[in-house]
Amino acid sequence: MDFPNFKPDNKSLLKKYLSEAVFRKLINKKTTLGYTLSQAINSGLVNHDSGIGVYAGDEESYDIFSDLLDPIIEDYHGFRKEDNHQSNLSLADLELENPDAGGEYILSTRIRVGRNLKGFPLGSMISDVERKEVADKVKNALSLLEGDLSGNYYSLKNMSDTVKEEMINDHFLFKQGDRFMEASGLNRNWPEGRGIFHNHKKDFLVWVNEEDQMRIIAMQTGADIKSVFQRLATALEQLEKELVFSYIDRLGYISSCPTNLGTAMRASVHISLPQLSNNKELLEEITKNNHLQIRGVHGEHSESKDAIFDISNQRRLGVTEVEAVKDLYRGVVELIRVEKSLE
Ligand code: ADP
Ligand code: CIR
Repeated sequence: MDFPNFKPDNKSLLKKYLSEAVFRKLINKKTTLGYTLSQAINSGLVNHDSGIGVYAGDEESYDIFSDLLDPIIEDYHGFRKEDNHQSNLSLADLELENPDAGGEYILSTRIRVGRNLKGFPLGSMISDVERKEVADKVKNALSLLEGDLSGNYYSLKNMSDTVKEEMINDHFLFKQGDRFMEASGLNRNWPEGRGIFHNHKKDFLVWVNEEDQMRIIAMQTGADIKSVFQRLATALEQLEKELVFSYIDRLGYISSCPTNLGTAMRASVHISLPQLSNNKELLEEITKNNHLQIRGVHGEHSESKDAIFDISNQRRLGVTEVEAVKDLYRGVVELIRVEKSLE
């Protein structure tokens, strides 16, 4: 493979950090399980509009390809090579109020974490047999959840198109055919081994074998961030009794995409900001200063609609879970203050 020719308008972190020297140093390296640089960067080469452009194939990818991945990680999370990750899911440390007690701006709140199982390759390199093994282990652990968290698993293969569409439109289920994941190998043998678990109220959900082996999600209407966080923390405590997650001291929870390392947590609100939607520069300035990311109302790579934005913490590594949620809280309070001042 030759050094890739990136288009001039390519804004990916892959292009930014894949120098010819790094390329030459890494092109013949492989992880013990056999993941190569060309697999790691294929998504970014195929998709010129990638923001990041790389996926890991296993835990060891973050070590073997560190000359490329460490600068990407530092750029995205502000986490340096010498830093160490710390976890804190203690509700007692999350002192915050409802940022929109009057229910004027925030439609819903969602917090998800990504998890992968220790001892298995990540999704871009896992075999069909191993993927099924992961699904079976996860299904078993989910079947043991207690109280309000208990629910059922629905395999994607057995789901009708109508139900699938409804679940996607309602923001519960992952989208189909993501081209970024496709190019990384994450969609191989779709829909085998993929599915969704949810409780009766659909305020606790788990995606199985999408970009990560598990996306564990708590969500509800309104802005009661603490309740959402508490439900997620309780679920994680119960699941950790049954499952061993892939975690390394320096980088925290291991994920397919380097943007999801550490806490692997994305805490988001759907928020209505009609004034700020007419002043995108100010909206972007406030979100940037508060370490927040803006997505569209149907998630990543979607457009916002009717002045409703998906606002979430950008940093997931080098901050604790409590701090990641506080990033969201502080930013949202500021957004609402400014939105009100413009009314
Ligand atoms: P992820 O959250 O796993 O990074 P996406 O950005 O694709 O992935 O979002 C997944 C789904 O979750 C999308 O349908 C998105 O609209 C929905 N979602 C995200 N945040 C919220 C929220 N606060 N309220 C309701 N739905 C949400
Ligand atoms: C990109 O590079 O734009 C895609 N691979 C998505 C990157 C971030 N997505 C994510 O963490 N889910």
